[in-house]
Amino acid sequence: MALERTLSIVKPDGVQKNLIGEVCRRFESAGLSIVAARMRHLTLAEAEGFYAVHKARPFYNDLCKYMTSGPVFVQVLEGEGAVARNREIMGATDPKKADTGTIRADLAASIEENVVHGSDSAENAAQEIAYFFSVTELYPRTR
Ligand code: IDP
Ligand code: MG
Repeated sequence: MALERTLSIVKPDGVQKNLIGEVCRRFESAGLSIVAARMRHLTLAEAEGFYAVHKARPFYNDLCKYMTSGPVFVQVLEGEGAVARNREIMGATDPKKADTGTIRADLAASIEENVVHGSDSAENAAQEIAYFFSVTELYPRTR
């Protein structure tokens, strides 16, 4: 497995419920390193740009509105197979379908308000990281 980076977001519901620390703890316990992090309150244009790939989906407008409903905690995770590992730790999109022990099964309220975002491929991870961070803001330590 290769050393990878991926983008993670604690969504507005997760921040509101004081879950930033719990989410970060799960990543770090699983061997992923946080190499960049910041809080942001996204504008509607920023949320729409970030989720542009979902533009045609029926939930797009609601999703963008929800993502701007409060601050989010954006971070870059680094580790072996970080993209897939993060998705495993997050669990399925719908918390009702997510495996027990995953963030979404344990902590999420609904398919929309599901606490975390995670990049779904190495290509998208690179794009999503660049959407929020410049290379000089990343502090790798696993090398
Ligand atoms: P993912 O976050 O597990 O990668 P995606 O299919 O990429 O799931 O969807 C992006 C986000 O859009 C989800 O995390 C969730 O917040 C929201 N979403 C996805 N499917 C639905 C739906 O059927 N109804 C409402 N919101 C949805
Ligand atoms: Mg996705």
